[in-house]
Amino acid sequence: MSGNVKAASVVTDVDRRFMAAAIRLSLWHEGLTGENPSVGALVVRPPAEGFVIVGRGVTALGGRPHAELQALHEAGEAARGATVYATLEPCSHIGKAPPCADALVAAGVARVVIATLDPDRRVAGRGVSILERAGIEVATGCLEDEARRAMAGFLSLKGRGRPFLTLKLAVSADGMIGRKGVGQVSITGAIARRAVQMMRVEHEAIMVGAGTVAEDDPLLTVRLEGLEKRSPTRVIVDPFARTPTGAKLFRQARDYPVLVLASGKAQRSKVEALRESGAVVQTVASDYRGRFDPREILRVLGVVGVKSVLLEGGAETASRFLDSGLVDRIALFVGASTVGDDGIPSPLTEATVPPGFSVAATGRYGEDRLIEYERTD
Ligand code: AOF
Ligand code: ZN
Repeated sequence: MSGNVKAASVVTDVDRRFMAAAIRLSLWHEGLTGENPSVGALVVRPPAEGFVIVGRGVTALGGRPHAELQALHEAGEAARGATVYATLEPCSHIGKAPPCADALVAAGVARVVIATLDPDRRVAGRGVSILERAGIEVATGCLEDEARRAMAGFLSLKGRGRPFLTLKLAVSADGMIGRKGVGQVSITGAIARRAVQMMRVEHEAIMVGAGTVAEDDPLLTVRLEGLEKRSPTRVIVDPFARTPTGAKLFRQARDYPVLVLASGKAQRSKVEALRESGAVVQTVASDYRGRFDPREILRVLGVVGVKSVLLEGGAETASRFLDSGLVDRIALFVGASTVGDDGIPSPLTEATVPPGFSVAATGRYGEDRLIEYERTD
C-alpha cells in the first residue's frame, strides 16, 4: 500500500440519508439485472455546495452498464471533488467494461461511501483498495443491513450458490391455509392479494408443489396493472411430471416461463407432454422414491442463475423446505376469518414460527395482517 492511504472515513447521518435514497434507486431494477445485483449510485456535491445530487445510476436492465458508470456519466465534470454513494463496493475486475473503481478514480471523486462489500471473488475488497490507494476517502458499512436486504438474492447466489428463499403463507384466523377438497379459498382479502402480487414482482421465480397446481389451477402471474411483464418464472416441483397439461399456467408459458422440476422416475411420455405444453422440464436428482432433497432443488435453481424464489405452497412443499432449514424469510399473512373443521392446517402459524426467526416487519392490508420473519442465526 502506498503512503497516501487515508484513515477510514466516518459515516454520518447525512450519509445514511443519501444511502437510503441510493438503496431505493437500486430497487428500480431489482429482478431485472440477470445475475448481476441491481446497484444504486449517487454523486453528491460537497456540503459547502449544499449537497446537490449531480448524478444518479442504477445497474441497467440485463446487468450492464454498472450503476457507478452511469452516475459518473450524468455528473460529468461535477463528479470532481464529489461524494459517491454506492450500495455495493465498486467493482475492480475488467468485465465488459473497465472497473467502476478505476472510473471513480479517473473522475476525481473525493469520497466514496459504500453500503456493503462485494462477495464476488474478482472484487472482494479490491474495489476499496483501488480507491484508497488513489487517496480517495472511503467509508464502508453505511446502512449495510438495509442494502444487504435489498440485494439478498445476489448475495445468496454469490455467497451460498443458491437463491434466497422466501416462504409466503396465508393463514386464516384459525390457522388454516385452505379447505379440504375445495380448490382455492380466499384466506385474505383483495388488498393482501395485491401485496402478494407485488412480492411476485420482487422475486425471480415463484415455486409451488405439483399438488397445488393440480388442486388450485393457479396462474401464478402478476396481474397488477402495468407490471404484468414482471411475472417471474413459475417453478413446479413435480417429481413424477404429473402436472395436468391443461393447467391454466401453461396458457402464458411462452411469455412467462414454466419450469417443471421432475425426477428421473417421471414417465418419459409425461415429460414430453409437459414440454409440448410449453414447459421447460429439468431433471433433478431424487431418492429411489422420487423424493427431492430441497437443497438440491435450490442448487439447480442457482445453477440456472435464479437469485430469489418465492415459495407459495402448498402445505407439504412448504413443510419440507421449512424442515430442511432452507427458508430465509417468511411472509405470513393472517386473515380475519376462520375456515373451520374441514380446513387444511398451515405448516406454520404465528405461534409455531421455528426458532432462529425473528420479526423483521409487520403490516396491515385491509382486514389482514402481514408478519415478516427473518433468520437471525
Ligand atoms: C458494480 N456496479 O452496478 C454492479 C456490480 O459481468 P460483469 O462485468 O457485469 O460483473 C458482474 C459483477 O459485478 C457482479 O458479480 C458483481 O460483483 C458486480 N456488480 N458492480 O460496481 C454495479 N451491478
Ligand atoms: Zn462496476
